[in-house]
Amino acid sequence: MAKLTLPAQELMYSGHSACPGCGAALAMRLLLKGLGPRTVVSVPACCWTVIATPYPTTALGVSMMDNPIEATGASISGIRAALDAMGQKDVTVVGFAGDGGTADIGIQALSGMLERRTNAIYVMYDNEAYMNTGVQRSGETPEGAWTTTTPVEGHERGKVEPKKDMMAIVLAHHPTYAATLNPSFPEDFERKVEKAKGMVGPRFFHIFAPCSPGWRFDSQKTIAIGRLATDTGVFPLYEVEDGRLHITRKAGTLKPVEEYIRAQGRFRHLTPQNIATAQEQVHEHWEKLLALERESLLAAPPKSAVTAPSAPSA
Ligand SMILES: Cc1ncc(C[n+]2csc(CCOP(=O)(O)OP(=O)(O)O)c2C)c(N)n1
Ligand code: SF4
Ligand SMILES: [Mg+2]
Repeated sequence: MAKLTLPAQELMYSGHSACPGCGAALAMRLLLKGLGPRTVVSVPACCWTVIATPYPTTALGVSMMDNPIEATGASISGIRAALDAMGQKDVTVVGFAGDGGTADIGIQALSGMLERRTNAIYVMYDNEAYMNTGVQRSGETPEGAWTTTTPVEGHERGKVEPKKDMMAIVLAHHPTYAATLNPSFPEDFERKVEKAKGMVGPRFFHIFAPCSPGWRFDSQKTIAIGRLATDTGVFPLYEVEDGRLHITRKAGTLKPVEEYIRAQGRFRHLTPQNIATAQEQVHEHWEKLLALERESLLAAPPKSAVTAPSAPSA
């Protein structure tokens, strides 16, 4: 078994108020290990504002700004501009937002930040629902999942719409770097963080963040659920740079999606037919990623017309 080689420094401390086994807490811990103390984190309303700052304490060893749920993209653009004006270009600026605050309520500010090419890292930690307010469905909740607003009673069978493809939306903005990360694979996670830290421009992380109370599994199983998500193909690990996609974990044959589904109470009501459909969808997405990787099908960032040699002079 390979030896773990994670940075020893800890910038997230004990005494925080996350639930036991919180995938989002682990995501922040691993992220800050890789980014180091010269980091500023901007967090909107979400579980993480509660995890980090039970007044009057803080669980973070870096500066943190608390911003409105819709504003993370704008917030990190402003922090970046202020730090640059003060000559502090070596500070890494991070937006750390939930799936609701990213894919739904904050998507306009995220798009603006990517389009302005803000030199910062935007993280969407994805626990697939609005957890802090009581497990309401978000655009990132997967099809079929129980939430308090997609109940399973009478003729209602959980969420009927598919999960929003945030990586595709982000990639349409041609970021400097975009990657999917999973705390259950800490070395792959850390390699991507360290790689992104050394880059300039807009960078995006989609981090898988299992949530024991919201997904209804035993809190000791967080790492196992995360491993199943990637090894079944439900949450593939990949990165995109200069329009080139690279899958960073290919562990032979994918496991059956049923193993991932049956491990969580939020999918308890799904029928064998529902599971067969989910398997087909996962297979289709995996094949698409393989084709994107093999044939370099993603568009490279467009060349600037303004700086092109053929541009007419004014
Ligand atoms: C404009 C606005 N609408 C609603 C809320 C209430 N609110 C606070 S936290 C939260 C949940 C956010 O969900 P997500 O971004 O997925 O983060 P999680 O709680 O799952 O960590 C909501 C809806 C708010 N603070 N501001
Ligand atoms: S509700 Fe879920 S995401 Fe929020 S602190 Fe608890 S485990 Fe973490
Ligand atoms: Mg959420």
